[in-house]
Amino acid sequence: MITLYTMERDYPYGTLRSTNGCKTKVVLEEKSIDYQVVGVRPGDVWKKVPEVLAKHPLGKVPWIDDGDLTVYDSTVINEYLNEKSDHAPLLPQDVALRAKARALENYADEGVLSKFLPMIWMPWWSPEEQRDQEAMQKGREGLAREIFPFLEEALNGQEYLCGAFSLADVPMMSMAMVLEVDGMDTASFTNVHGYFARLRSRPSYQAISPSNSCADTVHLLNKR
Ligand SMILES: N[C@@H](CCC(=O)N[C@@H](CS)C(=O)NCC(=O)O)C(=O)O
Repeated sequence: MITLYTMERDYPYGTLRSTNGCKTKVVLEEKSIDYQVVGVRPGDVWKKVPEVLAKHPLGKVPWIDDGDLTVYDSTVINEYLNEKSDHAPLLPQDVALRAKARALENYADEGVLSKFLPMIWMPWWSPEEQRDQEAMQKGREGLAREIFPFLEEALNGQEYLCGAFSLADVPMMSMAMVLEVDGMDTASFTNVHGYFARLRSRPSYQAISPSNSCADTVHLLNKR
């Protein structure tokens, strides 16, 4: 069985999860691959404890163990999982469309998950009085200014970014999850708004939904 190492923690207002870890969880679910989750404490990731560095040389999550093999980086893991199982392929057959899916996945990683989303998401892991509201607002403004207009056009009548649900849509599931907790109003971006609703209605979203606790997650180093 595959073991996914990621960060997830229950809060009174919902369960918060690593956005990159969610990418991998979604793919495991979409492809119906058997897996278990091991939670890595945020403090152990930030401090780069040896147990984390031994598995991920940059001291980040997620990584997976598949028998003796360890794979890190959500994009690399997801390509690996997609190739490992033929069930529910997540890349288009056509070579040009496949390149487009990978490019959009990279756009989401660099433009959303590494740029605007952490400005909104990281404060949610701290008590309300410690949150940098200004940074959170800047994150929301960045999404509205740069990301949503791009996605409005990229979607243009399609249900998903490359026709059928693909790896390109996977990081957008993480954005849908963050914005469900944050409550940012996206209604003025019609395509994006409908797209988020579609992403949240996929069965795989249940594994990352803030409404579902991390009850079954065991913990690295056996402490929370
Ligand atoms: N490119 C990596 C990024 C991983 C990443 O930044 N993970 C975050 C959590 S969502 C993390 O571990 N941050 C800790 C750090 O950067 O030190 C991936 O896709 O897996």
